[in-house]
Amino acid sequence: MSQQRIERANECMDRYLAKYYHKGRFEKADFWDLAEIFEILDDAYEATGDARYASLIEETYTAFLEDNGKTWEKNEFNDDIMWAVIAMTRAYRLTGIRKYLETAKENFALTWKRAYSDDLGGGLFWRIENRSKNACVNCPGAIAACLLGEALGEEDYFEKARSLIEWTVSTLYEECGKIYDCIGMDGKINKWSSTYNQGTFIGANMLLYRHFGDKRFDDRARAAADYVMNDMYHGGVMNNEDSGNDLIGFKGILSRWLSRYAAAANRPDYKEWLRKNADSAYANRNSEGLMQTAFATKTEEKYYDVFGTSAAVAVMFNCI
Ligand code: 7K2
Repeated sequence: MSQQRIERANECMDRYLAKYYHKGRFEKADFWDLAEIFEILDDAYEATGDARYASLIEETYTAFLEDNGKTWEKNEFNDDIMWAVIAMTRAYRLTGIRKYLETAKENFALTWKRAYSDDLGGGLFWRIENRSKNACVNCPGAIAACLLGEALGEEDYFEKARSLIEWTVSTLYEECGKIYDCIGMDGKINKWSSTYNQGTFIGANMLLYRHFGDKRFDDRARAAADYVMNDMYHGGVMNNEDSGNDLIGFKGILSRWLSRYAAAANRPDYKEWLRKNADSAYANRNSEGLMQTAFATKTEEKYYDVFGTSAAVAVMFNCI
């Protein structure tokens, strides 16, 4: 069964690459799309160990630096940089190639320096104007810090990660496991919850639990996982987040952290739910083998954005 899932995931990746990939670059992908597509290459390499994915990671890394430079301070979105830091730290951990880690470390440091403040009790600002603090930078920032902490063996990263998550819990979290989107400098909270924030909150708490062994982290990861599976989707197929340029890629991020948490916490039901989603997306693929982001809806014969069709590919690899 799992061999069959690997084959199917590889097939979906092949079709995806055939459509969008040209020598290290993905058609029309901007910085954060690319960071997340990079993570899907990490997912694929992690799940299969196939050396082909290590080559794709290397090519994509090289093109990414050619296009964006070695340091990314020109990007005004602090979250974007954290996503790319995660992608490259993971690539280092999978391949042992040191330059990925050096790049991640340097960009984490410059982002932390410009984004962290005590305003609103702590946490990272979303963008350089310092107007709001969002889950989408604080949870990925915590994941980036934990992964760097593990890779470098430096405790300070874990302290940073813990402070981001404690701040997130006191500001953007409901006991039931719901993560809010953001808080403005005026104190107004946007209570919308989305799969990517649920996912990175799960991932960050899982990694903090692994390091500190404090059960509260595990309890929160579980609450957030239960909330997204049971309250947001009632155990059914995720068939939304299909508008705009950002939401369309969110479910891939959820699948990554939920699947890892399913393994860490011995909760096969989370993985079963991801499989149900993967199977529905696959059944709805179009003649090019592409799967759009609303997994219970037929994929049409038309041009889809590179980020929108990435989410299902991620789910394929993250449910093996
Ligand atoms: O408002 C933030 C966030 O709180 C919210 O969840 C999402 C919803 O939108 C932005 S984050 C998305 C940005 C990520 N960096 C690249 C930008 O182009 C993108 O808008 O969509």
